[in-house]
Amino acid sequence: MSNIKGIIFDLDGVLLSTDRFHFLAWKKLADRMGITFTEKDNERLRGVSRMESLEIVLSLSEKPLTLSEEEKIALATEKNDCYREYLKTLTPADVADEVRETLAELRKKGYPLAVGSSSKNTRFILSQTELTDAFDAIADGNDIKNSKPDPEVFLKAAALIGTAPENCAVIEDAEAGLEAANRGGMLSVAYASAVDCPLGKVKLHKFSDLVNMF
Ligand code: B16
Ligand code: MG
Repeated sequence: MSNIKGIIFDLDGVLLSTDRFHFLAWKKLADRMGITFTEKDNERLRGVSRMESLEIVLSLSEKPLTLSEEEKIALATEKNDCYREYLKTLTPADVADEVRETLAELRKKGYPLAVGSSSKNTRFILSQTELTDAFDAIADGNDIKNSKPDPEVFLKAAALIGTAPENCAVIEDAEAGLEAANRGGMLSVAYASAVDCPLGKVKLHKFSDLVNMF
């Protein structure tokens, strides 16, 4: 793995987790619409874009729903407004010391580091947790047309750190993200909830193991 020269990190579920906030915000919307939405259902939304997540939530409705594009955008905005209220409660303490120390070590070793996330709230989350300066580049949901499993966000991140895709490793906690990394020609590293996903080329059991992995 000595060909790895740059490292791209997924945000949610890798650098920190806002799963609970996503769940509470989607559940509030689902409750209002009479849709049953469980934590198990929430797991299907991991790494999936906001509008695709909305489609999954709506598909759980027992009564048929016919919604216009405008109505769907309004529902996604309602969920996001609620989610952002939760995000405002994030502080630097929501990022594990192990994560901060590992990022600093990797930088010291000379690896350019990037974030590659589907979330349009990436910059807000990084700012709330004072993690922005740990990275050389950020590519997120605002910068792309196609969400994971399309490799666009990772290709953008690789370009921003000036590293060829085949020389990049991608650390991911979602199947869609691992597929995106593979399709982009990068080394997919499966972590946390995706650690046993067969799409991962390498498993990462402990975040700090990254220091000696490449
Ligand atoms: P937003 P990641 C993803 O972040 C989350 O895993 C996923 O649950 C969420 O729907 C998606 O971001 C979009 O987020 O609504 O904030 O734009 O894992 O790619 O960092
Ligand atoms: Mg993720």
